[in-house]
Amino acid sequence: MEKNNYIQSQQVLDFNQEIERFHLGPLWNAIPALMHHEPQPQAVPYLWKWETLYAKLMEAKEIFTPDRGGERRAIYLQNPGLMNREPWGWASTTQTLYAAVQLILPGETAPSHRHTQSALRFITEGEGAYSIVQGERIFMEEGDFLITPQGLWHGHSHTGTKPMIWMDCLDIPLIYSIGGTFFEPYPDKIEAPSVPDNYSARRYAGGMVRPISDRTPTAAPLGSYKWNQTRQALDSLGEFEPDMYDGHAVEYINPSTGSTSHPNIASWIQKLPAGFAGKAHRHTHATIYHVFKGSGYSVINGVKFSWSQGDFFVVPNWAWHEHVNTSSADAYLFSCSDLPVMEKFNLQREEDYADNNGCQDIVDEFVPLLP
Ligand code: 1HN
Repeated sequence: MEKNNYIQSQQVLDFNQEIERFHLGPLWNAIPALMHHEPQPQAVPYLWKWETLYAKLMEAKEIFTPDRGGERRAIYLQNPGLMNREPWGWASTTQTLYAAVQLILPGETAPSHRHTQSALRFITEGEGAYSIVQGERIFMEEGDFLITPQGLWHGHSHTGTKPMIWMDCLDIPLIYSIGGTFFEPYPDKIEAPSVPDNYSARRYAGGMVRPISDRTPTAAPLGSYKWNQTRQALDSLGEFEPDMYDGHAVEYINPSTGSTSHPNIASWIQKLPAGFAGKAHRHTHATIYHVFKGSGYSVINGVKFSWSQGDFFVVPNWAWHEHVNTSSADAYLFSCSDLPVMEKFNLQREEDYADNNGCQDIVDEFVPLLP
């Protein structure tokens, strides 16, 4: 008590203000706000409905083309709790990650470039467009997962007939906050192919066997993870007991190292079998989910977030969460998290929800914004 009174005294308050002009700060003021007992993320749980994203992409189509500068027709998911980051909220969906939906139309080209942020794509709709990554044209189909870890040239072009939409995730806020942003446009509009189409996926068609020339690890030995193969893995895993939190879940890995596909982003896809009701837990990493198929809800810190195909939602760091599949069909959630960052900084922690048979009480329901 006395301590608190002391730091509120006029003498101390005057001093605090006085040193400000020398660009100095009193630790006694900062400590209570900065040193919480446990993580207090500024990012909040949130959900974006597919109807809204789709409607806005359709409007964006009318006002923007990649040819007019600006590189890509992407609309990012700005976490309402991180709006105060200048500029542009640092395009933060979580404290470390950016997620967006991107639309490319037949005949369009999104120019090649490279940057220090790692990028990934999860294909939600359409076919016939390709990403060209380090000279390899990678044609995209629904459910495919594509990677461009930091520093690799990449651009996109659409040679098909129907609009294509995918989810992007990059570690933009993380790299921005540590002052590590480099960005370089390719000298030409788009890179020319230097290897056969779909080269890496064709070289890795066998799954857990690799070409003998690939014994030395590289950043992206496999550029795309085809949905067919991933689905087989999930179905086969589905013959066994599901994980109590995440159902049947797999992680996309770099086949030359066994580590996550990206240095700072872990990507998973999980199948929640029909009727699955997961237990609640929390962990230090924050996660962005995309509902690839199915419908259900997640409870995040006691609030019910109902989701259906195409929606996106955020579980911030250290937030209690559990997933429930309310439908009679399997549900598939694709997700990206900053788990590798937490691991690198020795901050990876996880906790079970002990009360209530491992499930949270629902105290509120989130109302999403519709177009
Ligand atoms: C980028 O390169 C892509 O390649 C998408 O499609 C979003 C956001 C910021 C910086 C680079 C892409 C991006 C990006």
